[in-house]
Amino acid sequence: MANLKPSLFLIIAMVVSSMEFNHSVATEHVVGDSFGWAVPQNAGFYAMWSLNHTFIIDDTLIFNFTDGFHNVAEVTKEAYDTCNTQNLILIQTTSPTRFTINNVDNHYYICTVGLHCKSFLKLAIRVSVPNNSSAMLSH
Ligand SMILES: *[C@@H]1O[C@H](CO)[C@@H](O)[C@H](O)[C@H]1NC(C)=O
Ligand SMILES: *[C@@H]1O[C@H](CO)[C@@H](O)[C@H](O)[C@H]1NC(C)=O
Ligand SMILES: *[C@@H]1O[C@H](CO)[C@@H](O)[C@H](O)[C@H]1NC(C)=O
Ligand SMILES: *[C@@H]1O[C@H](CO)[C@@H](O)[C@H](O)[C@H]1NC(C)=O
Ligand SMILES: *[C@@H]1O[C@H](CO)[C@@H](O)[C@H](O)[C@H]1NC(C)=O
Ligand SMILES: [Cu+2]
Repeated sequence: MANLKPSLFLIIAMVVSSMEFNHSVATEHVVGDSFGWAVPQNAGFYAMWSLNHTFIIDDTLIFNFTDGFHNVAEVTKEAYDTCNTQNLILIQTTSPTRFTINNVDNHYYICTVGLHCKSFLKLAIRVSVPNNSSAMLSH
């Protein structure tokens, strides 16, 4: 009996917190949805995809592409804007690859193969910050 109370309290606490803070559960976003990560037909495709989604801290981006044809590099805003492939933060060459959003900064990704970045195989992510302390507590 003595051991029951703390564990019961823990279970209740877990249930309550999962109910109350359910809205902030981390989401996995497949970049480009079923199109995946490839040179898009429309210049605005990845900009539109980004606007169509809400990204919060702890969410994961999944890049799905054909190995050898594309890659994913996280880059600075300047490298994203100019498609500079010389100054990469991190590069992944094997699909599918995952990037977890671990800070509230904007994040920028490009493909460094050929002219793919200049052909709009590039993605900018704006991270949403919860408005109030109730949402903040869940982290
Ligand atoms: C919690 O999130 C899941 C998945 O998004 C959803 O199916 C479920 O209805 C949510 N529960 C509550 C209590 O909001
Ligand atoms: C964005 O959302 C609009 C409206 O739901 C949809 O028509 C469009 O295909 C979406 N585009 C992308 C790139 O996700
Ligand atoms: C990645 O793309 C392949 C081929 O289009 C598809 O079969 C697979 O389901 C995709 N994976 C994800 C996580 O979307
Ligand atoms: C924060 O509040 C504004 C205005 O009420 C709302 O438009 C926005 O979607 C909220 N952001 C989040 C992440 O809930
Ligand atoms: C605080 O965040 C919760 C969950 O996102 C939302 O339901 C509520 O309306 C927000 N309150 C204020 C004052 O923004
Ligand atoms: Cu590419």
